[in-house]
Amino acid sequence: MKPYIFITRKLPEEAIEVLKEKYEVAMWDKEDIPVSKERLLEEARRADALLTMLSDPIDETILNAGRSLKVVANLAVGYDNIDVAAASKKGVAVCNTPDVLTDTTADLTFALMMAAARRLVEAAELIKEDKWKSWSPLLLAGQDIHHKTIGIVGMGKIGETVAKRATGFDMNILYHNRSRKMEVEEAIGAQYVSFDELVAESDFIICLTPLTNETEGLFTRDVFRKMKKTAIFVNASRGPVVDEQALYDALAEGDIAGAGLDVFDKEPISASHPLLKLNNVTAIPHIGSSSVETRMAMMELCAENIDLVLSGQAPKTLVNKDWKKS
Ligand code: 8YV
Repeated sequence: MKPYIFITRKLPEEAIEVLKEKYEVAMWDKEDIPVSKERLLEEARRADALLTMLSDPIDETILNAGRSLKVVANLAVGYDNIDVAAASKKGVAVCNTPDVLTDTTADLTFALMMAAARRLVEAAELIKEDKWKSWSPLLLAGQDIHHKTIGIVGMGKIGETVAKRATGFDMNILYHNRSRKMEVEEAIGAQYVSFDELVAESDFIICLTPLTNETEGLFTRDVFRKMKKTAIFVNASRGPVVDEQALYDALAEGDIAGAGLDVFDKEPISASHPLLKLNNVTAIPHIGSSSVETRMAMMELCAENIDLVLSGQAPKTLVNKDWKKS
């Protein structure tokens, strides 16, 4: 019997062709509805591998149900949807998709910052709604980006690549990270500062830190109050790193000037979400890595990792470093 792989969201056939040649592959077939927990549990019971993504939590129950489960490949660099400790306990390899999405996610983060600063979404809507009645000197006047200070919270690979983009705009670059990155300081001229200093000094605060127990709720009302009133906050990591109510209050009451948000506390959000009622919010639906080329590369990397583990080899991008091949 061929090993069985279950894919929790609909992917293009060409992305999984290599798996279909060697394995029995089944895929959730609804575009807009995530797989139910019951179905996932049922699939996990017989699967040798799961290819999953952030819409589908792979918790301890799912992992424990997997009697022959060997690998969970996540279509993302972040893996907060997976109980990695439980996977390790069960000897299940957890894989993610770093590197292949770095440039694309940095591009989007930078674009989101620029869109929020120059009010691009508001501007596009104004025309579409037929509200452009005449030229006026301060029509949708935004904020300059060049020569301003960008503060990057979380100097991983994406942070570093955003910082590189910022050099092209002659920005002053501050960063805060668990550890100093001397190579980034030397190569890009980024300056390491404390979290408090970054918050107080930056014109653009860019959140790129992964969601962990330490970073959950990192951006509180108190933190927003310490930012410049002209500051723009950009979140391209995970929603729960921010206290969303605090962000709303900060934006509504003028603690900060605006926000660019690719991620939210509970996704997807609907049009009735309070943040969407604010003109100074530029919101997009978690599309950081969503270019055709990069999403294909992410899918291929997931497929490759699954194939490696099921062939008794180590995957290319392993999350749980304590995993041992059996
Ligand atoms: C993914 C992301 O698009 O990689 C991540 O961690 O947030 C995005 O690149 C998203 O997680 C889809 O699974």
